[in-house]
This record gives sequence, structure tokens and C-alpha cells, in this order.
Amino acid sequence: MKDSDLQALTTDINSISLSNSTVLYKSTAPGLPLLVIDSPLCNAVLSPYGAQLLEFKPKDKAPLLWLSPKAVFEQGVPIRGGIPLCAPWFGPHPTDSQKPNHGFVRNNDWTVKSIEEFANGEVKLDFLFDTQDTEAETYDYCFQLKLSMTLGDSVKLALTVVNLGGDEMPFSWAFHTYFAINHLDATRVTGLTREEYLDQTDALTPCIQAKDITFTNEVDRVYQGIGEEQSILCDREGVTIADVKGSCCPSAIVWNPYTELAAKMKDIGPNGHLQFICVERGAVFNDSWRIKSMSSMTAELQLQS
Ligand code: TA6
Repeated sequence: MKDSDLQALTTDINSISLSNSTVLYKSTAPGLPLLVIDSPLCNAVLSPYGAQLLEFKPKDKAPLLWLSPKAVFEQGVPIRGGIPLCAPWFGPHPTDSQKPNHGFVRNNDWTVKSIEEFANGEVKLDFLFDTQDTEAETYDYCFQLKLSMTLGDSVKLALTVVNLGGDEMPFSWAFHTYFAINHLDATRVTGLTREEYLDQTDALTPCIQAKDITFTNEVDRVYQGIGEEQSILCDREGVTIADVKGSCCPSAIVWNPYTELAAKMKDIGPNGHLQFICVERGAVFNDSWRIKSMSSMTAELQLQS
């Protein structure tokens, strides 16, 4: 998206200004354009590349999201942290290992369609992605994504997927949220107890989640057909880090790379795993959507700290 288009959208909004990743994060040139929000209810940073919320902090509360200090701001590379949207597939492409992990919409520019500021202090941004505008990718299906973000003292996301093609379209997706934490060894995820999960660290072996999820080694688990609500708690600080509530998000993925994998990942690095856990919601594996020709499906997610 052109800087001039963003400028035109932001001029009338008091709470929003423009920046560039090179300025804001002291990253290397050329960087990416970013939207910076300082509203009565929150501070936030967003990237039209990937339609990705990078930072979110309700006023008088701790930052909700983790953005890697080693994140790369460059076309073709996903930004590590915040809320990347994985789609139209989750994980490796089912048949072509050359295609990017977690699909291509987090690695492409989106259009910012509108920005509104409400009297109650909330700011709402509408992003659009259309496969017909994307020269970089060839894909078997033609679709549009509409992602609306309402930022107040919580984050409200609404994703609508429109199948513009003549055939039914398979669609897997996830909001791959990186939550900021202070004490990995005292962090716990509730709301998935007694659910079956597929263990991605062990060739997708099915297991039962006996207790709340804790993090004492690499965790990479896919839960399908789950309930709407989970919570992330820190027992040492006695606080709820976040309540996660999804509608039409039948799957959850819980991920922390732990010591060894984090050290190997260039944009996380040694000890980076101590700063975040991912609790993702979406529709993956057997929960994946099938969207009829010229029809749409919508999901919503709310994150409240
Ligand atoms: O959601 C968990 C996961 O699929 C893990 O398997 C892990 O690889 C992670 O996502 C990060 O993937 P990325 O492509 O962003 O490096």
C-alpha cells in the first residue's frame, strides 16, 4: 500500500499517525510503513504488510503482545510477533514444500480500506486482501479477506473470507497470537483440559490434555473442535495475562519453541522463548473451512487482558 494512501486515511484521525519500521524499531532499510495508535484507550502499532497488529497495550496495563526484538521488516519475510494471520493454509503447504509455511497472506501487503475513531475511544481499522491484486502468488483459488480490528481496552478481530471462484474452496487459517509473558515457568493456559491434541513435536501423535498447559519443554499442540474460551495466567504474579474468546474458531494451537529451537530461530534467538507463548485460534486440520462458490464465512476473536 502506498504511503500517500495511508496518509489520506490517517489525516482526520486524531489518535493515529504514520511511521516506518526503520524509525520505530531501528531496523535496517528499507523497512515497512506502520500505523501508530495513541488513543484514550490504548497504544498500538500495526503493519499493513500482513494486516498485522504488532503491539497492543491498553492504557494502564501491561503490553498484551510480544514483538521479537529480532523481527525482520522486509517484503517476503513474515514479521515475528504480534498477531500474524496464517492463511490459506496452516503450517507447511499440503503438497508443495516450496510454498511458504503458514500461507502467503502474512507475507503480502494488504489495503487499509478505512479507519474510524468512535466517541467511546475505540479505533476500528478495516483491511482487505484480494488474490486478484497479488502478483507475487499463484494460487488455485480466488478469494478476498476482510479483516477488521477494533482496538479499545481489548482487541476485537473479525475475519471474513469470500470465495470468489466457481468451486468450493478449502481454507485453513489461524490468528497466530504471540502473548507477552514475564515468567514462562509460571505461565499456564486454561480452557483446554481433557481435550485431545495432536502433538506436532511427536509426528502428530494424539494425546489427551490432562491438566492446564504448562511449559517445561517445546510445546506445539493442535486442538480441534474446542470450546470458545481459554485464559493465560501467570501464577507467580497472580494475574490473568489474557482471556481469549473466539467464535467460529474451532481450533487452538499452543506453541512455545523452548530453549533449543528458539536459539536456532534467527528472529527469536537464545532465551527469546522466555518472553512469549502463542495461543492461536482458527480453523485448521479437520476443522478447516470449506467455503462454497461466491459465499463467505466469518470468525471473530476477542483478546482481553
Ligand atoms: O503454530 C505453531 C507453528 O506451526 C510451529 O510449528 C512453529 O513452527 C511456529 O508455528 C512458527 O512458524 P513460522 O513459520 O512462523 O516460523
